Amino acid sequence: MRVTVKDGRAIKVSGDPDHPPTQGVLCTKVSRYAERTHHRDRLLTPLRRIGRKGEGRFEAIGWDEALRLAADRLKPIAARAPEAIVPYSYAGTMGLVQGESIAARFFNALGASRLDRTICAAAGAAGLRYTYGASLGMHTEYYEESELILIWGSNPIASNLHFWTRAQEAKRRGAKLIAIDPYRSLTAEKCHQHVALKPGTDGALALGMIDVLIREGRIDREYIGAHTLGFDELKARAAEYPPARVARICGIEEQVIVDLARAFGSTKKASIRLNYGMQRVRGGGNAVRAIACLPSLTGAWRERSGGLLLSSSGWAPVNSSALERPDLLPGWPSRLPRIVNMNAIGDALLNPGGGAFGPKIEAMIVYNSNPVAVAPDSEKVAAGFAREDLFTIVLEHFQTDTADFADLILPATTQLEHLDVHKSYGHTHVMANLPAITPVGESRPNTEIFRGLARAMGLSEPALFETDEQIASKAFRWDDPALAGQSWNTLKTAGWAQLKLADAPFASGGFRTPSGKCEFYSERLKQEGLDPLPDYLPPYESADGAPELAARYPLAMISPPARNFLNSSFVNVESLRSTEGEPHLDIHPADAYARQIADGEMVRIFNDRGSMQARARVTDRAREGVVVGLSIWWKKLAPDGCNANQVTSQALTDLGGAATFYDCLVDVEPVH
Ligand SMILES: Nc1nc2c(c(=O)[nH]1)N[C@H]1C(S)=C(S)[C@@H](COP(=O)(O)OP(=O)(O)OC[C@H]3O[C@@H](n4cnc5c(=O)[nH]c(N)nc54)[C@H](O)[C@@H]3O)O[C@H]1N2
Ligand SMILES: Nc1nc2c(c(=O)[nH]1)N[C@H]1C(S)=C(S)[C@@H](COP(=O)(O)OP(=O)(O)OC[C@H]3O[C@@H](n4cnc5c(=O)[nH]c(N)nc54)[C@H](O)[C@@H]3O)O[C@H]1N2
Ligand SMILES: [Mo]
Repeated sequence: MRVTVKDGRAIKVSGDPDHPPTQGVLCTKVSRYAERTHHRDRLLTPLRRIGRKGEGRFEAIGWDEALRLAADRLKPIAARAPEAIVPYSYAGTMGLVQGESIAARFFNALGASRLDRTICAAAGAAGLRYTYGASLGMHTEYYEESELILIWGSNPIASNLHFWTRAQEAKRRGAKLIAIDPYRSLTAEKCHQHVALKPGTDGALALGMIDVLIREGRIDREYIGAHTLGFDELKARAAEYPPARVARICGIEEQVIVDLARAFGSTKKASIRLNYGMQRVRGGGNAVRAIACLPSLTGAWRERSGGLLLSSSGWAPVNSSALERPDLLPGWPSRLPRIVNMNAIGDALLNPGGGAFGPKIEAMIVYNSNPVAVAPDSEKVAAGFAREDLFTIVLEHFQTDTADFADLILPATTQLEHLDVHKSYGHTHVMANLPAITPVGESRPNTEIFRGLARAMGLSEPALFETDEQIASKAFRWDDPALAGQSWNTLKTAGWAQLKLADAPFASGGFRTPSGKCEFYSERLKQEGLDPLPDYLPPYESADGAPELAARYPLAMISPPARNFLNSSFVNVESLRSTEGEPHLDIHPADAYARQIADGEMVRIFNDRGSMQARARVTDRAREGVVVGLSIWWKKLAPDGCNANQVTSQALTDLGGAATFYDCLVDVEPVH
């Protein structure tokens, strides 16, 4: 990203035309980053709560007082029951320095609870880990040479523009694009074909395709023999999913499954852009495993334009132990503090403590995240943060829904103001992020805030006081072959570096599993007492998974990203929010008719967990039985102070303990 600065202010951000994966283009929301940075609502000083929790009334205080206040509250807890202190962070910035470096070291040194950071990608990451050995996949650039692209559980026009550019190029060169998505997204409508399956049934679809591919012999026996493990077992499992059965499960035509398999088996230049949309359901991990088997069965990996990409983050040799210093944990490595799953933060905050849970949570330190808006089962999350006996610190740019519940808000810098280092999960470059302007107001980088907290608490471990430059210089294992010839200094000068990787990563095997093969059958899963083969698990909340619930709440709700927001970031940027308009619910005409809902009418979406309002758009973009509420709104900027997470559940996925945002039954009624 290039930043134009005038009189100390960022006036424009633009893409770097020399950067191969992005080619000078920024996505809709990030192109507004200057507007966001200098927004009139930026937090400029530390703030202390003077109102009730959640009310949002604060007064400005100085940094010294803020840090002293924090230390006074945290020190006795740290001395008595350090696990009662819980960090909460995720994707605000995904930088390695302003993410888990000093912050992680601070919590490790205290012996605070650890956080299982599972809100986004954990099911898919586990699926890939058991199958390929890590989050590895194709280079995004080579999709443009593919002859067939399955865009599976992904809406790249909104969420992955740089891939979409390549897919468009492939289309111009004659490739066929097929979207697999319950919703006719902006992307699905621009593909040659759209397979609108029921949410959470992707595992069945993949097993059905595997069954057809094997029965019709459209597989690469040589590749399978040399580079995969467990073919016979997979064949037997897939035989349980003949197209007729899969058609019933997925709610699609039998012939569609057969044709999809035939198309995928007809060329080695067949690729899959899988994304996280399809793994936010009970069986998400298994579904990723089943889909990940496809290119290994057909030998598509032999071509650089064949294979699959869900995440490329595993290619970057991040030195996480140097960044996070787990060795600072008291009891390392044998006795570690408890780990709290971030998706169940509502229940955790309301837990009275004791038993297997351990100590009651007494302090939360939130940075890079807005849990009151983004975490599932939001009424419980808000009720937890509203506890008068909870001490909450929020490091933020803005007074978000979560910051409203803070005792202390600490103003943080944005990416234009601080130093950082990034890897990517959508391409195979690493990047340096240099400050373009000085911090706005009295804001400080996360690292500087945690250094200050450590000092105020009287901690003396030197690792807590390293500078951002020192941290950046150890963010990667520079001796890894992928970074040959690179150092922090070369990265800083050039801005970015391409990882040195093979063009076709698994053309001759080389998976990072224990066997070195693509593991259709996983011995590790078996040892963990889990199914060693991929299978289809019906969503928790579906007619198959919970018939009684489905009778009461017959509509499946999904809440994927809106184009103009980044999770809950940018929702307060007027130019972007006004483009989104207001919270909408897309509902199929048949479902709307049955409920006497007219297009443009306000509706209430509800289940046993809560309810929210949105304006109905009666449209066949949503398949029958599915309602779609593009997300994630700030609650306080929505008409009724609620967003989609009012109805989502804290249940976890089959693998990885991830969130099940799209495994969610509701009903809808007009608001009169
Ligand atoms: N504009 C924008 N870009 C973003 C984000 C954002 O919030 N806004 N978020 C970023 C982040 S953190 C992430 S993790 C990624 C998110 O990336 P994804 O989670 O992949 O989100 P989308 O690209 O919207 O794709 C999700 C698609 O999956 C569909 N879907 C929902 N359920 C199912 C299902 O059961 N099966 C199938 N096959 N499809 C399903 C949805 O209808 C939607 O069209 O995007 C990143 N990019
Ligand atoms: N219903 C529903 N819920 C979802 C999803 C969905 O599709 N549907 N998607 C899920 C996914 S994929 C994800 S990744 C999560 C994301 O959830 P979060 O990780 O909470 O992401 P954001 O909502 O963008 O909130 C990040 C906050 O960090 C702040 N921030 C940004 N940079 C910095 C910084 O440098 N320092 C500090 N201190 N703060 C900073 C921003 O101002 C913002 O308020 O949401 C999940 N929630
Ligand atoms: Mo995410």
